[in-house]
Amino acid sequence: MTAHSNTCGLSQAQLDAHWMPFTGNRNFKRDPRIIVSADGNYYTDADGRKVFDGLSGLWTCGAGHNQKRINEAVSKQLSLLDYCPAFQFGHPKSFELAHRISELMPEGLNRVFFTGSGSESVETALKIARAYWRKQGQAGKTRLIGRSKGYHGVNFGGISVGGISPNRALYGQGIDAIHLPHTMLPENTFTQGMPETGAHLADDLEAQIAIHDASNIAAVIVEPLAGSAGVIPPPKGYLARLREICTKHNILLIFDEVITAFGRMGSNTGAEEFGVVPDIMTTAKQLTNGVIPMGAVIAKQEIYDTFMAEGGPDYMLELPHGYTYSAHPVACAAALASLDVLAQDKLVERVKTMAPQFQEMVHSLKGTQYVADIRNYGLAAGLTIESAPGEPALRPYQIAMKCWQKGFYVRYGGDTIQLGLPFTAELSEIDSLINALAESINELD
Ligand code: PXG
Ligand code: PLP
Repeated sequence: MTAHSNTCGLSQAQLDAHWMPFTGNRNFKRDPRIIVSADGNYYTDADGRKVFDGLSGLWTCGAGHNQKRINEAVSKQLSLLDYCPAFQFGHPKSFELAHRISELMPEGLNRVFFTGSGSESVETALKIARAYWRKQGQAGKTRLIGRSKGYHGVNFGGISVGGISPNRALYGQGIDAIHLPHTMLPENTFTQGMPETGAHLADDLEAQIAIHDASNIAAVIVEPLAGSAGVIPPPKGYLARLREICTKHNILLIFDEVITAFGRMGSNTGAEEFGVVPDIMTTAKQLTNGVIPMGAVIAKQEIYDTFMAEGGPDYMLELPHGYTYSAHPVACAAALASLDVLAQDKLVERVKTMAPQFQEMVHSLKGTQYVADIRNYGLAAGLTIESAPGEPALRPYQIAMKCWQKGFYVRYGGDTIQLGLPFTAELSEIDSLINALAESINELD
């Protein structure tokens, strides 16, 4: 059995045994890209090469890798309380963390339900929305509305409201869901930050309500800034219009902030940055700086109060829902330390200060061959790459692999390249990343 030179001596059998997520397994296992360590804004691969982390892990590690304050908190928690039954018992840190999270939320969002990931946060939010209307005596309000190009994780609810077709096509029937149009208008290509036009696209919600009737609709779920589809900032006024229509028709508005919460937009949340408050918010990723899996769903107090008021005798469950790993003590310790690091190092403010410079640098790629659009907000950016004949996903893959060879990790998906810089990135590092990206694109046939 031959081992690849750069795989730490892993055998083909070992490589084959792991069915990797969202990965071209055959391609990867022919020429593996194995990462062995990370520190600050850099990975080290199995060949000992340093690679700049241009997506902060998977939008997770904004505070950089190997953060001592987080490591120490995790280590301390492991020897104090490694696990605590999540159902009917509690440990101090989950309450501390819930309160801490609520302080970072817009006014009114202050009841926190813990999960193990973004996908679990989404399922939780959708279930809370349906159950809320049932508790309100409006059992007909079950229909869910998502948006084209939306990404809401990979579980059945999430792929049903999601709008990325390859993520659904293989899996048959999902949950009944309607989709609003996405907001990527041709006239908005190469817009820096939020596009001026597109708020009118929210009016499609009125059209859907006219067809289905608000008495059948539980919730609308959108990412305030669509991440996975290639970083699509909301058009000015769009989210406010969605909020207005939801309020008018008594429909819950859910913001999926798995990527946008805890700093990426230059504010604590996308809701704060874009000035629109949802009824429920889903989060994960940056909550623990990616160190331990964890998600959180934050609901308006009125929603929580409805469950309490309609909960029956108080030894009964108000919400029959939860995960073995909900509020895991080690995850809570990681999250508390991670939120401390964001605050102590003023990293959210840093994102806000760096964003205009990053915007200028990333838009300097306009005019490079095949670059059909560039979008950005905070420390996130997406490039649309003109399709190779019949192969829309080929060039982004080729670009990302060339970047990896040059020592830069960027994300590719569909016809896009995505950048999600560490909040700790230096201007010189961003400059090198943009240069490597330009070179990689120029090297394409
Ligand atoms: N909602 C949103 C808005 C997300 O971005 C999820 C839910 C699901 O989270 P989990 O933790 O179950 O993966 C996500 C995750 C990318 C990329 O490259 C994005 C995600 C995950 C992996 C890669 O854009 N988003
Ligand atoms: N499947 C089985 C057989 C289980 O016993 C459980 C949890 O007890 C689950 C799935 C759900 O696992 P989790 O709570 O980690 O989501």
